[in-house]
Amino acid sequence: MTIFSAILDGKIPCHRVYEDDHVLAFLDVSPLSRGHTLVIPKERVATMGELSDDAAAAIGRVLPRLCRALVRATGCTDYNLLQNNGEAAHQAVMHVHIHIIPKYLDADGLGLQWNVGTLDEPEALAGTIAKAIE
Ligand code: DGP
Repeated sequence: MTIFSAILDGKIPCHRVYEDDHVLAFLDVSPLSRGHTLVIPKERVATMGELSDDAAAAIGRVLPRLCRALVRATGCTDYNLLQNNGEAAHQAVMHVHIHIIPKYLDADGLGLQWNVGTLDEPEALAGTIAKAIE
């Protein structure tokens, strides 16, 4: 049971911006910038890898529309999509969710530290990952 299950069950309120049979989107209670929105599947799983194809498709279908709406509604031109999986990856609520975070010119929004490395044996790695796809 997560706080997002409680929201889905109507036990705690949210500021809803979109809902259909499979998806709910609402304002993040601790926004990184104005308009910071969370998009969640109604399917109750913790991480992206656990999500069914149907639930994933429902999210994918609506995401571009939500992004366009946020741009139109907030006047931001840029935005980040962020999706954390697991505690080490900064996931706090164990119900899969996608953040849409408007980025404004005054720099409100997601801050990133992007520590780039170099590709190590990329052919073997790509092959191993490709073989692991179900
Ligand atoms: P993450 O670290 O990716 O698991 O982000 C969880 C987000 O959920 C965080 O930005 C704050 C937001 N959040 C947590 N509890 C609530 C809540 O009760 N209502 C709303 N609207 N957002 C919440």
